[in-house]
Amino acid sequence: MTADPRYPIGPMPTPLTLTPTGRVEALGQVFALPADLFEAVQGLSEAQLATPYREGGWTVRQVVHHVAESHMNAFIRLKLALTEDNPVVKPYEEDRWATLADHELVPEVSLNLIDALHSRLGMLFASLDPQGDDWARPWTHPAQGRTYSVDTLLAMYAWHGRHHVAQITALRERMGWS
Ligand code: NI
Repeated sequence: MTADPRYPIGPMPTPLTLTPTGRVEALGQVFALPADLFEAVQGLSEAQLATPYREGGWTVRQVVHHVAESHMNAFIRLKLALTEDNPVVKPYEEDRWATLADHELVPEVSLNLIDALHSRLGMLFASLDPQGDDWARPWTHPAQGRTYSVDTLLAMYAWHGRHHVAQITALRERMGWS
């Protein structure tokens, strides 16, 4: 745990490789995210949804829409990694994405999207042979100049979902909204 409100569950862990047990745990987190995120925002008012989760940070609503966008990219990256030889994925400007008009939509739109998306994302990960080579399939992030594996992709996004849920639940606690 850390006092930095940006990282309520701590920074993304390194190295991002999973043991077989860790993989099962991460997969469970992928399947749990839609319900966890729904619960994190449940009952919040318009004003509460428009509150930044930290000073100068995204609003609760933007955090929810960001998770949908980030995990749509994760889904595409996974499909690319499973079907191409070390594909170079497309980075995107997440802070600019968060300023576009669709971030004003009610969070339910993205909660539903994430629910459907994680059914597919989780099913795809779950379909991979635990002892198979697919977990080592590489993909490259050009902005970071690094090559990762499918295993790392699961670790990254299992963490990423929990990271943003915790930003919202930590805000609720600080504000006494629960
Ligand atoms: Ni994020």
